[in-house]
Amino acid sequence: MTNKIDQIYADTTGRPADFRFDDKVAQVFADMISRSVPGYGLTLDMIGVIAKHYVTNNSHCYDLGCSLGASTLAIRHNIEAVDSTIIAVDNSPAMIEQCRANLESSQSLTPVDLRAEDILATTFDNASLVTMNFTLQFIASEQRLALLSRIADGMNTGGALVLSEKIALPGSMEQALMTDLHHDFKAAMGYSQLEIAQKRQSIENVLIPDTIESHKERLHEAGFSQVHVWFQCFNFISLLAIK
Ligand code: GEK
Repeated sequence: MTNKIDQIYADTTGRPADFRFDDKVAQVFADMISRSVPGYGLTLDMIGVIAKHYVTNNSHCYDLGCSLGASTLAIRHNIEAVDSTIIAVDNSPAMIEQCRANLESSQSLTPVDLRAEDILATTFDNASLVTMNFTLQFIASEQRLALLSRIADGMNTGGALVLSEKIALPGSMEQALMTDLHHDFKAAMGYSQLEIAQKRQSIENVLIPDTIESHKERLHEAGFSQVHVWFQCFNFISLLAIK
């Protein structure tokens, strides 16, 4: 995977434009996400563990918002089931192009069907595993329940959804504390205060976080029988929801 250093917000050219998953972002994305999301590497490792546990023979796995294919590869390298297929979906052409190259350089018997499409248009069937590793947060709030309901409908009983998200905290003090700690994490990862402030402005209308409670309620309403928080670091979580 290419791993150029993310310096997108390093200059001081006024208010930054709204964040987009364009070619400039795709080129630095591996560096950007690992220095911006505390625990991102752990989510990939555990997606591998969860894939090994939940993927069944002759079933489908969906990686929604696959970006450069990091979660897809974690699934692909850990599946023990036979005759399963991974369907990896992203609507950013720049991400898909680099993802295709990353998949081509990985050896595996498990085929990947890489689709350049909006996940709102994806149809789901025979799924034993679905991952949305930091993707639902970019879907319009009013479309989240319908999407999760369609995912649940297309899953086999006992199948697993891994849903990782940046979250909102219910109280303003808690929200301020976790936001500060997240920004301290980014500073510790080498981002300047200017880069942190510019990225925050650029992403605020694009990434809409929900609270843990609203995620849990919505997942139950969508048709999942169990919902567990398996990971939290500051204002980032990952949930395991079982159909
Ligand atoms: C990883 N899961 O490395 N349809 C398809 N793709 C979308 C849509 C949509 N409607 N909206 C956003 N995306 C990855 C990281 S990044 C997370 C996921 C982040 C895509 C978008 O193009 C981007 O590639 C991805 O979702 C979100 O494990 O940047 O924080």
